[in-house]
Amino acid sequence: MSDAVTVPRTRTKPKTERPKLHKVILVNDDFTPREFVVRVLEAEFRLSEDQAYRVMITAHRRGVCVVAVFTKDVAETKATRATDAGKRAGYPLLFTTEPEE
Ligand code: TYC
Repeated sequence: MSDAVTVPRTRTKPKTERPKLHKVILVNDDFTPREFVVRVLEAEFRLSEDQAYRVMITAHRRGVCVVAVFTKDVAETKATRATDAGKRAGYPLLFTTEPEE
């Protein structure tokens, strides 16, 4: 009997799929004050005042703006917290999420 050891000639590398990232989207409305939107973006998404202003003004002009991308859980939690901050102040401010392609 042969002592030959069979060495596999191809390696099967276990593939770990990266979790799909989800966008948090700021939606424009006619009632929430610009300054309030900027403050929420700074507080919840850690944007600088400059970044927050740009995101706010883009949503104001175009209707929506992507704030940032996160894993699904983090995106949903942040969108909910930011929307709730508006609600508590009596504004219809809305953040939604959607998966990245
Ligand atoms: N459009 C609002 C205003 O003129 C400001 C605003 C900007 C509100 C972006 C929501 O996502 C928003 N006061």
